[in-house]
Amino acid sequence: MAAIIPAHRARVTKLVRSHGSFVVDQVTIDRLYGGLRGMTVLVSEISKVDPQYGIRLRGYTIQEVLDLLPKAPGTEYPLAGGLYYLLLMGEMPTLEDALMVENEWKARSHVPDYVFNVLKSLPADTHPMTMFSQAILSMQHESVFARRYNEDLQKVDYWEAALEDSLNLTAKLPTIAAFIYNLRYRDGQFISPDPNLDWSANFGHMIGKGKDSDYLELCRLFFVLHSDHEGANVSAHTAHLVGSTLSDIYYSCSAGINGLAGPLHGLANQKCLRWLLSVRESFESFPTRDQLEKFASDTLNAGKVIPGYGHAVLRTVDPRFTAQLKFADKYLPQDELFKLVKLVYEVVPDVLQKTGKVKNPWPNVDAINGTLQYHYGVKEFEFYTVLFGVGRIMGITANNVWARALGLPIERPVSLTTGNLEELTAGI
Ligand code: FAM
Repeated sequence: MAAIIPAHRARVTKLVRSHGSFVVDQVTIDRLYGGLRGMTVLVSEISKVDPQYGIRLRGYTIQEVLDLLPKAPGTEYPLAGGLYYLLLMGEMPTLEDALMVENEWKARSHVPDYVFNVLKSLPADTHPMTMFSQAILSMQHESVFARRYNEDLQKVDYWEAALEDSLNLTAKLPTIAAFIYNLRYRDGQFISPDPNLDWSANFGHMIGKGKDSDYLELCRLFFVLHSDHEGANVSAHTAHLVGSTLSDIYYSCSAGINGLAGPLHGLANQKCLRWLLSVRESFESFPTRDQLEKFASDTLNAGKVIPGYGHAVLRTVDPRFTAQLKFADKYLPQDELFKLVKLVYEVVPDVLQKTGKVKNPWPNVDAINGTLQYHYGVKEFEFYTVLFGVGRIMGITANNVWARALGLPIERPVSLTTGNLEELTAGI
């Protein structure tokens, strides 16, 4: 990174000097009241959601990422270490590059005991996302950035300390997530990481699924798919905003995870599985298309959304949904719930289109996430968003390192009152 950052800084400086006043987007009143929906307000070096093609990570589509990233011998899905290299460096890694990151993670994977003690001291029925956020926040104590900032850290070197923190935090995520799962759902059984397994697969191993190689493959797929979805979604933007104050990675990621915990964002995958199960329970046998159509319409008429469908930016089937659909077609084609996912995919877009207001009637990643976990016996819905978060922190931290490398300032837009806007528009 030290070799590529100076050239990138020069590119940004030149762009701002030459075209600093170029108008990228417009702020209108409907957008101010509409959650800034679709407005371009941030720069991310890492990824971009194309409304028609879905997320591109460093320019690569999801299918390209899955095809081109290096895999461990004898496995089908990529090493997360390779993905992290791609996010940080912007170029497709070799197997050696991917293993370099995996080995860095192994060397940094030890989780301090006090983190486990914090988790154990929480009420037993604490939401796993609260636990995840608390575990990350408790490790702020370890921040290299915070310590060096209080010593003599120069602005030009911020990124290096941020990278140290990022590697240290990401290295520990599978162990922390597995500890939360085991504490909540497996009587606190603890399984140490297997040094022969990669980062993603180790999560599966530590929750007792080490012998199920298909689940380990799902872990490899899942964490890669959830890593980043450009910089302005709630979890990424929250983390970016907090990081812009020079709060360190731990503060930023804990904040981002709190945003991910909302039902319109990361929590949607648990809502989606609940909805699918309620469909299954409502019929004595597998529903027909007509029955499902009526069920979906009833959901809308009750004033509820159909979880797993729609997106603020995407205007097509989420390629992360398609990638998991392919996985399920190969590994669990006979699973009843998966068959229901496919029927919903055939029926629901038409139902949503008929409302005339849903801008994207197609499935997003959450329409299938939970079904795959459920198949492999990870049936605790509340936990699914933690898995999402483990992947997402790869993107959040990569963005943070680059934000510090480019010396981005504190984010501070301004707000207006309705009265101010009425004054601005009076007489028009
Ligand atoms: N079911 C029913 N109504 C829906 C809908 C759905 N799946 N998706 C959108 N709409 C409605 C939406 O509520 C809004 O209605 P009102 O005007 O009455 O408020 C209208 O259609 C226009 O909304 P939009 O512009 O198409 O979507 P938004 O950008 O406002 O919202 C989502 C995007 C994702 C919040 C929305 O599609 C939704 O609530 N989907 C279901 C929940 C879900 O799957 N969330 C997961 C998001 C995922 F990407 C993630 O972060 N993990």
